[in-house]
This record gives sequence, structure tokens and C-alpha cells, in this order.
Amino acid sequence: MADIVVPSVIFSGTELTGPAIDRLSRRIGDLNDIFHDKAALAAMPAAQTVYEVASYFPVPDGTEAGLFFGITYIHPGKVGNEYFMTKGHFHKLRDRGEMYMTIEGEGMLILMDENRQTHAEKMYPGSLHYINGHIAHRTVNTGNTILTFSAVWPSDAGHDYDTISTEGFSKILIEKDGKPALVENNL
Ligand code: PAN
Ligand code: ZN
Repeated sequence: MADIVVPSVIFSGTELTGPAIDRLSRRIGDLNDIFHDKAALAAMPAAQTVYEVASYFPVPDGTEAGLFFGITYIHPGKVGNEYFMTKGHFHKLRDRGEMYMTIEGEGMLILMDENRQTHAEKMYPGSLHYINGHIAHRTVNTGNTILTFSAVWPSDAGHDYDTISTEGFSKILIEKDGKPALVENNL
């Protein structure tokens, strides 16, 4: 290997580019089980993008003690009175933590422990969020512009989406009187 190597993966501050970037989109049609207002959901185009993730996986998934890097872009919007948000997950290896940093936009990080105790942290440009292991996490765009944040997580963390898809979070973030409100999920 040459002494000096120029990385081919570049993070411009908002865009992640390079040959090894993994990109995924989550659309309305992929998110049927996370939004509570099913009638509002059915009235929206299934192909409408809710969020996108660009990730850099420098080591194979499952590698012990490696790290992954990802940028999430949540579009502004609502389904009924519920803001656009990510699916949310626990890590498959429950004790694995994660770090988020907000790049642009405004939002909320919803955090729920294994006893279903839920609270939220405000996200704003520069806000840093340490997510302990054993905590389910979901992000919500509460603004009128795109919410962009970076994430770094262990390459052996894995994602458990099933628990959230069947049980949900105990609280949901809705717009109430023009403002975000974290309310009990009674559904
Ligand atoms: C993030 C999330 C990303 C998308 O990179 O995977 O924001 O959210 P969902 O995975 O819940 O759809 C992360 O937490 N990785 O572990
Ligand atoms: Zn995670």
C-alpha cells in the first residue's frame, strides 16, 4: 500500500459520496405499520419518499468492534397529525450504543427503554446525541425543511425492527396546536 492514501469516500457536510456508499429510501408504502392514522396514510402516494439513508460500511456487517457511518435525510411532512419519522429500532445486540449529530433542520429523537419508558431530545444543527445501548431510537422531522443527521454505530449492532413494528413506541410525536407534542400512544 502507498504511504499516503487519498480516501475515496467523502462527506461534504451534507452529502456522502464515493464508490462504496449504500443508499436506501423509505417510502410511504414501506411504512404502513409505523404511522397511526391509517386513513391519512392510505390517501398518500405509496411512492412518496419519507426518508433516505446513505451509509458507509467499511467492514462486513457483524464485524466485532468495527464502526459504521450513515447520514439520514428525513423529508418534511406529516401523515395526519404525525410528523414524518424513521421506523425506529432497538439494536439486535441490545447493549450496542450509537452517536447522532444533527447537521441541518429541526427534529426530535425519541428514545424508549426496555420498560417502554419514553422521552425525546430536541435535534438542532450541531446537537449531539449519545444513545445508550438497550434504548430504542427513532427520529422525527418537526420542521418545514429536510432534517439531516449523521450516525456512527458499531458494525455488530444489527437492527431489530420487529419489536417496534409489532409493539410501537409507548409515545408518539404529533402536531398539537401548531407545535410538536409527545403523547401517549393509545393504539
Ligand atoms: C440510523 C438509522 C437511520 C434510519 O442510521 O438506521 O436513521 O432509521 P431506521 O433504521 O430506524 O429506519 C441508526 O440508528 N443506525 O443504527
Ligand atoms: Zn441505531
